Amino acid sequence: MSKPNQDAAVTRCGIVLVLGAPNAGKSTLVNRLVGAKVTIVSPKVQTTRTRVRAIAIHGETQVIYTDTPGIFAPKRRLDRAMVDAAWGGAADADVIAVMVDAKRGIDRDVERIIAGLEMYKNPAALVLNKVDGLRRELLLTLTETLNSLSKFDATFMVSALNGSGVDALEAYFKGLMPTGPWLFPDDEISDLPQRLFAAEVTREKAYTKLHQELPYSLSVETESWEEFDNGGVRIEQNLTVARETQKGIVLGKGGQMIKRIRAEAQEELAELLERPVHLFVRVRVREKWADDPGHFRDWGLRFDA
Ligand SMILES: Nc1nc2c(ncn2[C@@H]2O[C@H](COP(=O)(O)OP(=O)(O)OP(=O)(O)O)[C@@H](O)[C@H]2O)c(=O)[nH]1
Ligand SMILES: [Mg+2]
Repeated sequence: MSKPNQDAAVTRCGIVLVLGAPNAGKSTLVNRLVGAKVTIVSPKVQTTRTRVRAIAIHGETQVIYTDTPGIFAPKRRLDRAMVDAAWGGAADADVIAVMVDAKRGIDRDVERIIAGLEMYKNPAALVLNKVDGLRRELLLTLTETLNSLSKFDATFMVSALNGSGVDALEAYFKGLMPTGPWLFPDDEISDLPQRLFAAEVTREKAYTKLHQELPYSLSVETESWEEFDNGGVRIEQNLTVARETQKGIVLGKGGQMIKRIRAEAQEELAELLERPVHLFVRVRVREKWADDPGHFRDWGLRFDA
């Protein structure tokens, strides 16, 4: 591993905190900005459960993008911890990027974020996402309304999905990074431990395949990680749900559903880790998993948020 560039006279480094309502496209944007898959994405809301730092390097500048869980009105303990984690990064950020799904427009979640932003003095940029396929007049009206609700330092219109507008956004972030030493080694792209990332990939596949509320009732943990001389890795995971009925849905008829989830996760992990992967996923029921302090600790979340 190469050492971080410590020549603080020439290097720059800073933090971009990406905030937004659930499903705004934050993780899609962060993956695009670092040019790799570091954080999971799904069509469902509340996919990201903890802060994930993703690292990009442009010349002498290291930009740390912090992906966060969507901000919404929390009901359960896990919801509260997720929203707490999102705002928790705000004080240290060199710039806060507020992402708004332009297709969805302004709703209670967006209003809540704008109200929360009042507490911080950091520069803030408005990032209107999902502008693909939207009429320009509509975008201009939305920009005007949002800028009347909060004082943004800049506004960008992007499609995190197809990349349009992302270069300008990247240049803007880069320009705001203060001089100073890099915080991460130059070959690191994320602060998420591999075991946790591997569990996240399985959770993403489950989220994408399962319908309705079920995704919010499940969690995935990597139980063991065994590396072999030939470069392969054997990964054992637990997929935990809260009820027997949910277990039935995750297993599917004749075990078909969990088979597909496992196969997709294994294939993607092999590709991302660039090595043969043997993945084993056991489905189990733990009624109170969402009240287990151990889970929160593993994810870097506060239990009593
Ligand atoms: N059409 C369109 N869809 C997008 C765009 N960006 C993201 N999406 C889709 O929006 C959905 C949510 O994307 P995510 O990146 O998971 O959103 P998120 O803000 O991280 O969501 P949470 O983690 O749940 O808060 C996915 O289905 C993405 O493919 C975009 O620019 N255009
Ligand atoms: Mg996300």
